[in-house]
This record gives sequence, C-alpha cells and structure tokens, in this order.
Amino acid sequence: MSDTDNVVVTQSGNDGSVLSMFAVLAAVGAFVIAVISVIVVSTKAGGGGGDAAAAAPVAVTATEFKFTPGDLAVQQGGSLAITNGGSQVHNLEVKDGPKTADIAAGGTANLDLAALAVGSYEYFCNIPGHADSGMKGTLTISEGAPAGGSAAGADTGSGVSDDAANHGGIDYQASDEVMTANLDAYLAANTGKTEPLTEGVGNEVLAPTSIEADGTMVFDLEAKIADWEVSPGKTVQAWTFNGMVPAPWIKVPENTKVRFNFKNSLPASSDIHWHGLDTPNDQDGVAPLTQDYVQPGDSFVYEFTTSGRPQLGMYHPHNHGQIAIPNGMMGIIQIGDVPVPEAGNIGGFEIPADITVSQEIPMVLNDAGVIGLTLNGKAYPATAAIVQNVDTWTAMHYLNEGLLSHPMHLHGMPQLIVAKDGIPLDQPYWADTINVAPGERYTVLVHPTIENVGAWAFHCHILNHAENDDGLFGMVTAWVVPDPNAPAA
Ligand SMILES: [Cu+2]
Repeated sequence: MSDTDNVVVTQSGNDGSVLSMFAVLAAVGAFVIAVISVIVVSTKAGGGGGDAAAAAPVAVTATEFKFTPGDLAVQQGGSLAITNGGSQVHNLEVKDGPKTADIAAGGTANLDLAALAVGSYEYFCNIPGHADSGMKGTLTISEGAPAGGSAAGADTGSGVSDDAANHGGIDYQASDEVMTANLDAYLAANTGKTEPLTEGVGNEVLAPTSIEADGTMVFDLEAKIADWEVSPGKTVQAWTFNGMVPAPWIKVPENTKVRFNFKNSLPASSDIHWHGLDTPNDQDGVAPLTQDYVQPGDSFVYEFTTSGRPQLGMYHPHNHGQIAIPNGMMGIIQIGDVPVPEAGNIGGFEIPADITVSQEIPMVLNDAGVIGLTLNGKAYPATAAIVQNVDTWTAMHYLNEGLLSHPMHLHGMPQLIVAKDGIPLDQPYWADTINVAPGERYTVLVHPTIENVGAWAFHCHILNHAENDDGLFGMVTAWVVPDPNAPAA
C-alpha cells in the first residue's frame, strides 16, 4: 500500500450505485431517534426569596442547548431562578453583567439582577461552545411589571409543560418534519444530486511547497482567521491553518526531514505543537516553554526528522490553545502508513494476510468554540457520508480536538481498533463504540460484507451531541455500503 492508493473521502457520491441506496436510506429516516429520548426538565419558579425585591425570581431552565424561555423579561431590581434541567454543567452570564457559578445537572442557582439598569442585555451560558449551540437569549429589564409577565409562578410562556408526555415543550411532529427535511438534504448532497450543503472542505492533503535536494519536505502553514461554514447558513469566523477546518492533512514518510514555514496572521501570539510525534524538545511547539511566542505578523520555522516508525499525530497551537483549537486550528499529521494486523483470528473474525486499505478517512472531533459539535469541521446535515464497498477495508483515524469525550458508535459493523495514539496494538480488538477522549487518536479498520449492505447511522452516542429539538444534528453522519447487485441508477 502506498499513500497514493489511499482515497480521501470528503464528499462522496461518485459511486453510481450509491443512488440506488435511496430506498434503503429513506428507511433509515428513523435512525438514532429510536434510541434517543430527549430529557428536558421543566420547572416553575422557585419560591420567592423573601427579600424586598418587587417581584419574585423569574424562572429559566437551562438544557442542551437552550434556555427556556429564551427571552427573559424581569422587573428592575429582580432576579432569575435558574434550573439546570440538562445533563451537562451550565451557567448563565449576562454580557458585561452578573453571572452564576457553574450549575451541575439538576442544580439550581439564583442570579441577582439588581445592578442592571432598565434596558436590553444579551445573556448566555459561558461553557465553551454552549452559546454557539443555542444557549443564549435576550434579557429585558423593565421599570414596571413586564408585559406578558414571566414572573414567578407564571407559565414560562413558551409552551413548556410539566406534562410527562411532553418534556421540555417539544412539538414532536414539527421536530420530525424538520428532521425529515434535514435527512433529505443530507442524502441529496451526499449522493451528488445537489451541491454540497456548505462551502469548504477540510483535511485536504497538503502538498509540499518544495522538496530539497537532500529530500527535505518543505510545507507552508499560515495561521489566520477565515470564514468557515459549519452547517447550512451558519458561517463563523474560524481560527485556521491555511483557511480550512480541519487543517490540511500532512502526510510524510518515515525517516524524512521536514520543514514547516509557519506564519502567524492571527491577532494573538501562537505556535505549533506536534502532538504525538517524535521531535527534538525545541521543536515541540510549546511557547514560552520550548520556544518564544510567535507574535502576530511573525514567522517561525520548525524542522525535524520524522520517526522511523508510523505515527499519527495532530498539530495545533499550544499558545492560546483553548481558544485556537476549538475554533478550528486542528489537523492531522501522519507519518508512514496505516498499521494493519497480521493474519489470524481476532475475536472470532478471520483476518486475511493481504489486507489492502482502500481508503483512509479522517474523523476529527470537536465540540466547542465557534465550530462546536462537529465531525471534520461540519455539523449534520452538512457532514459527509462514508461510502465503502463490500469486502474492502477502510481505515478511519479518530482525533479528538475538543473538550469532551465522544463515544463514536457505528451501527451494523464493528470497528477493529489497530492503533491507539498512532501506536500499533499488539492485540487489535473489535468494538462498536469507541470512546475518544480529548487528545486521543484511534485508528480503526471497517470491513463490510454483503450482509452489511445499507446506510448505517454513525454518530457520537452522547445523545445531545447527536440530537436536539430538531432531531439529528451535530456529530452524526452515515456509513453507506452500496449493494453490489443493485442495477446501476
Ligand atoms: Cu459527543
């Protein structure tokens, strides 16, 4: 196997038989939803505080990923009673104003708004990524009792009900209609019937700028802010390498000299850390520990010789990493080829002696910053389907560049884990769900047989990373195994 044999799937749809999958795909419309229930706890306002405020606290509930109600009206001098009805930690911060401490799932907090003058304010959850996922709204402070009063004891005004049949006030039928429309759009784009749903594709393989006489491969990487369309109509100001999210995929052979000309066009100092690669200490890219900051407008040259063994690294800034990485500065750097297991029996499956990897798929996970809950920088329905023919071997490289763990679950076929953090496993093993923690990499092989024909859901199994009130969203895509016996469309 050589690098040139490998095909990077970014948008699929080049396989005519995929079109014949439509019937199967339609039947998959209910994928995931069958196992997902959205748990949203509604609340009424707690009892009033007993202090002399003109009105009792206004109730607001935080869930993944919204506040209910979204628009808050509070009389001047009043307060908020916040309940975390979700499954993650949330908080509530008024922009340039007061904020709560973090509130654990099921917890409550009161927020005194007495310091706020009459006017309109933005408020949000300040956990990274949550505001961008929808946890924000408008707070209006009024002189008298607010019109339509969302005061204590009143209904929240958004149809939220304590009725157990309708947790969180979701209109299930409307939700299904949105989900069906999203699936139709996803399928049409992934079968080439329509243009891609978003502009821009990440993980493009980076060609060397030059290769010097001694074989040194030279690459140019520029850190810069660029527009990035995460999902249809949602374009954000991403922090990028070379304008794409994820960053360009760098593939280099073993035992090879590399040089990276890094230019920093960000408004912040930066660096590049080669996470998981063998480098000399002064090339590890951790300013100011191993090098000076690379200031805005400045450049830095990284040089090292790649390892003599295969490695799967990720590259990202260390300096201001908590902002830069979730906002998009995350990429794969791969040394050598995919490790494949030796012939034999693994967990009851016969592994042949002559495995050829027919395609390599990057799977860069994120959950925060302006990019948010995404696969390869795109949120469903803008995610790319993975298309794999029967009896072939696909390698997938998971890299988690986010702040949370993501149990990545493939329906229908198990995944053979062949490397952890780029290091080949002596004893590869099969799993249908692989929990990828921040910083981790897993390389897996998938091998569908004729029994596996169909379009299979593939998603993060933290339920609210894959579903919201509009059905499937975020970290969801499909793994499509075309029927080799289907007539060409
Ligand atoms: Cu997840």
